[in-house]
Amino acid sequence: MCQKCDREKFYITTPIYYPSAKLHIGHTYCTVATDAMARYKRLRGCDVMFLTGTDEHGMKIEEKAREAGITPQQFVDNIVLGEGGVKDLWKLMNISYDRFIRTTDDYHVEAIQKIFRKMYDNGDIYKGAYKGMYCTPCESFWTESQLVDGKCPDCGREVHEAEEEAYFFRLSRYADRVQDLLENTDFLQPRSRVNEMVNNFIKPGLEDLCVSRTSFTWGIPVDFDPGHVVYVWVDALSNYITALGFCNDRYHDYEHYWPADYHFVGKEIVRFHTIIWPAMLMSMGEPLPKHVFGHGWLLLDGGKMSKSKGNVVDPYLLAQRYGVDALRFFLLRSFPFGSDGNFSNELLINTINTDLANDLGNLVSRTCAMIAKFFGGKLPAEQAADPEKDDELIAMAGSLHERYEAQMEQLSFQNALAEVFKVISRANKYIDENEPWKLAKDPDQAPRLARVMYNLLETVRICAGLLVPFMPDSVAEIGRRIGAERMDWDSLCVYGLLPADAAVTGGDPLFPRIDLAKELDELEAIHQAQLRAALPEKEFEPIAGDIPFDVFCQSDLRAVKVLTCERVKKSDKLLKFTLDDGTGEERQILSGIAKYYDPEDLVGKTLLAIVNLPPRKMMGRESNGMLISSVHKEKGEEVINLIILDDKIPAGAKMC
Ligand code: ME8
Repeated sequence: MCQKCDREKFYITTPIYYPSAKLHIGHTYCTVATDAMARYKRLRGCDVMFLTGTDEHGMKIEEKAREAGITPQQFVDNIVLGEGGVKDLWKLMNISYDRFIRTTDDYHVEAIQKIFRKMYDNGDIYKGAYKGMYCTPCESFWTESQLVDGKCPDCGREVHEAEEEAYFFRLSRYADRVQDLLENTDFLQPRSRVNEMVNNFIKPGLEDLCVSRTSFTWGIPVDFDPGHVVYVWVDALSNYITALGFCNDRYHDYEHYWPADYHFVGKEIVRFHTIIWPAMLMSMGEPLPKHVFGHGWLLLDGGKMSKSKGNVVDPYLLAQRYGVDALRFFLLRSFPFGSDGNFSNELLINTINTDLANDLGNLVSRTCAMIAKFFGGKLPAEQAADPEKDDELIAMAGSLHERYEAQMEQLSFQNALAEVFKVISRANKYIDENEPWKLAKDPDQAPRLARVMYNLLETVRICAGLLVPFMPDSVAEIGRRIGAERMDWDSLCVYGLLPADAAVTGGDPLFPRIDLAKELDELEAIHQAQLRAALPEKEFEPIAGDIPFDVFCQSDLRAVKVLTCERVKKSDKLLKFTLDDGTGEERQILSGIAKYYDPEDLVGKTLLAIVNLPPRKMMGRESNGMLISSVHKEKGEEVINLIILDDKIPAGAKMC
């Protein structure tokens, strides 16, 4: 609780992202969840600090910049600040972060040097030599026992033996305290992740952690030992406190917001956040974050999305086609936050159609359209309740905030949304039960009709208000259409705050229905086009190994003139040629190039053929030889060109 303003404080963070490539929908998942939580806490009146940012140092970035022929700083600037970069993506996704940290920011660099020295002065950092199995992409050393099938346990890639002079952090010293923290508090959530940490990492013996590198330079130098740069995880994890002003003067709210209420992180980096990070804080004598939540992955075809595997989904494309709110909603509605979820276009479209177009969108548009039609857009104040018909809906909508809150406080976004949609479905059923179109036919029923409409509007107000953390823009639009002046938390806990004579305005469908089959085809076509675009412009077969000269000389290559050329019936591939080969007898050759040429264009041309091959049957016709063509690939497609000779070369001339 803040002493000054009496508001509860809430500090929440996302991981800071590696700007080594453009982000994909999997990265978006955690940030959208964090945003939903931050917005929910703001709705509850809390003093929220929502931090995100980018983790910009390390060997991987140094290598990528080298490949691109630019400096590492230019490289990260492009991905963080450039068009379609990290900041752009968060703007697109309507991410309401309060602060954005870049680990290349001066104040962070200065703070990391102080943090490193602090732990050194406390006797927790010492110099040694590190020998171990190193995974370059993950920038992690592993012990033999941690490897899985000899490969990196995080990413499954090759590791290699490496040794370098390095500083070490006495992680081993904190093993018992960290184990106690994991086992006996609710620090790590979901609880199911505790065993993995304790059994796989702590019980086998927590080894001291190598916290400096000399093998690359793109990092924060250890100020008292130049040549060493600080290991990226020490640099990265500390962002959560340097961004508040710890060990620097850029910000001044460390005392105010720390410890964090939640670090949201993907499951593969739970280890760093629940073992290394608390141990670092213990070493510095600083308070520990209250909770770390390890969420699951969005999977595509059963595997984690990743740029290196090429199976990523582009959030720009999806947001542009379906709207940002629909995409945000889908991510949190479809998968339990703690578990992995299988992403598919079909699931995305079905979720939009079912929940947003059919249930929510339909409820809002039907209600507004009926009020426009029956009452010219404004409800009469004279209304007649019918408790038997109304009470169930009113009770459900009036108490929704309790069930929703219980789920949100447990970070069960999916269940919180399910609660809201139960009420939305109930409201749609209420329309069918009350048959407003029948009431409208009897002028004596106008007060009853008005009350039915009011109940619908009020239910929409409450449901939409609770959806604000998930779909902020759509909710603002719904509020405007139903004339809701209040959608703050207190107002959402009370049924009946909308004035009786509420007025509505119409509008286009909030969530247009999507034709599933057509849309899937279009997405597939876009996907294929993207795959093609990613292919090299032109590809040529590698040059084959040597053959004896006399073997080559055995091929009889002759100039031939095309007398006739026609397509072979029932074949899309074959053209049938009659050729003058200089012998005075016509030669027939079949060639699989129908896709590339119109037969009439070839008549009269001088081509090149091997004429001493044994006859071959193709589609029941005999082919005596082979026309020579070139072959290469363009954007992955095979391209064939016949070798067309100069017309002055006579038919029958031998090539040598
Ligand atoms: O790990 N589904 O950065 P990062 C769900 N810099 N989450 C996914 C995902 C997917 N398919 N793919 C990635 C780092 N993520 C470090 C963090 S924090 C001090 C340093 C999540 O860009 C991943 O689990 O590789 C992680 O939480 C986040 O994206 C950033 O990943």
